[in-house]
Amino acid sequence: MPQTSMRTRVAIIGAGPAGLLLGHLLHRAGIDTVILEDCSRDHVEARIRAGVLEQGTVDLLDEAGVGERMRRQGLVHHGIDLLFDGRRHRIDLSGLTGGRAITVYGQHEVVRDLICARLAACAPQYFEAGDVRLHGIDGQSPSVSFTHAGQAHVLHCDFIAGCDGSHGVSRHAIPPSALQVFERTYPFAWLGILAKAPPAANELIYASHARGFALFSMRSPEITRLYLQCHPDEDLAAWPDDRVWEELHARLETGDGWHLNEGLVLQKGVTPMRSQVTEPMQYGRLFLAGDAAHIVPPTGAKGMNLAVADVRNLAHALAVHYRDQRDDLLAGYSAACLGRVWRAEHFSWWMTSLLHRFDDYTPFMARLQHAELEYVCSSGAAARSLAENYVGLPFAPLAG
Ligand code: RFL
Ligand code: PHB
Repeated sequence: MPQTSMRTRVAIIGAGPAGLLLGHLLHRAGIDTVILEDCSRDHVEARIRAGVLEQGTVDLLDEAGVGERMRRQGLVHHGIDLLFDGRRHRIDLSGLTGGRAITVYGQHEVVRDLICARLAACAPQYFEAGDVRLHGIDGQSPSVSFTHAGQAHVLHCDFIAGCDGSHGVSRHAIPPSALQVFERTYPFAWLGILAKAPPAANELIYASHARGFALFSMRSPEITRLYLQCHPDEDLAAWPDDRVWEELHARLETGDGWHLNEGLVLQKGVTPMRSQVTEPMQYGRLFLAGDAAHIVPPTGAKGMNLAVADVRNLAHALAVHYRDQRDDLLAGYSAACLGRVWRAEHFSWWMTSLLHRFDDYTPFMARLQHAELEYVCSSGAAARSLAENYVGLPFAPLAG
């Protein structure tokens, strides 16, 4: 097949939050990019994933000029509830963090806003790009080959940003001997539903229950988002809607008169639970960002927020490279990200350990877990630690 050849400064693989935000920040810095995405635009705009934006993420999207709809439609929450022993305990996020808050706004809405901004800027993005391959990442002239609409292309570039998530190709372009991978797989998963039902509470509820963890969340005043701890290899066919609702009622309701609102189930899926970090987040001219470099279990609501934090560092390092011909920030990119990554890894592991049912726990471990829940809900110091991690630690100042 004949190939067309094109050139850009930064080739971005993946149009998730990491890739799209990087493209947007670089566009604002006057640096041209091409985004290659293997799925269709409809698919990435409809993919239901994260829902909780940290204060820093909200501020960054705002400053970057893509926060208008988020400000209008996002739901600002000042607290969350932890539910155990049949009682709800409110963690006053804002009161414990000097007024910081979270915003509930779907990841797919962020993705839509960023795609719109990219279209308005007439910046190139190829959806349904096939057979994406990285070449020459350890030399001075990397490139990416791909197919699109039956045509083969080669994209020459200065740098490649691997923003292609946990199942992407970028990370696998790095020789395994150059990487260290740290990981943990949990013995459970989440069964998530999206329901056309008004949320019955104003804030999220994280429930620790003898039948397993459950989470009450939302997307809008009309849409409720709910999760149940389940087996990692759960067969969705065994979970008709009635069974899902029955289990949600059992785990989330306490007999105090509060009831979940039921509604049409719009979407149902199983999410595995994994922690993983790849170090370093760079090899030659390839830089990894977001889920391509690290995964957290969703209990801490950190995945998308970490992707945003990575991209903030990467966009700045690339801007300094082109503006001042300085490479020290690019060389320090991985180290600049990994401190925050490991903090979020710890918090996500801790929240997961605090709230889930572990079938292999001895009675001793179960008592320890219960003692920790009691502590978080009775000690101001412990609650503050949860709150500052949940709303997100402030970003480190950008160097140079
Ligand atoms: P993404 O979003 O996976 O985007 C990667 C993109 O790359 C594309 N791709 C390729 N493109 C070209 N060539 C290839 N070979 C490619 N291979 C893959 C993919 O199609 C995709 O479009 O990664 P990114 O941008 O790093 O963003 C990370 C977030 O998506 C992820 O961390 C969050 O969704 C995690 N997460 C949560 N994060 C939060 O911050 N707050 C939350 O409340 C939260 N809740 C969640 C979550 C993730 C969940 N699931 C489904 C995993 C709840 C759930 C249930
Ligand atoms: C969500 O609304 O999808 C959500 C909220 C909080 C989490 C994870 C997911 O910890």
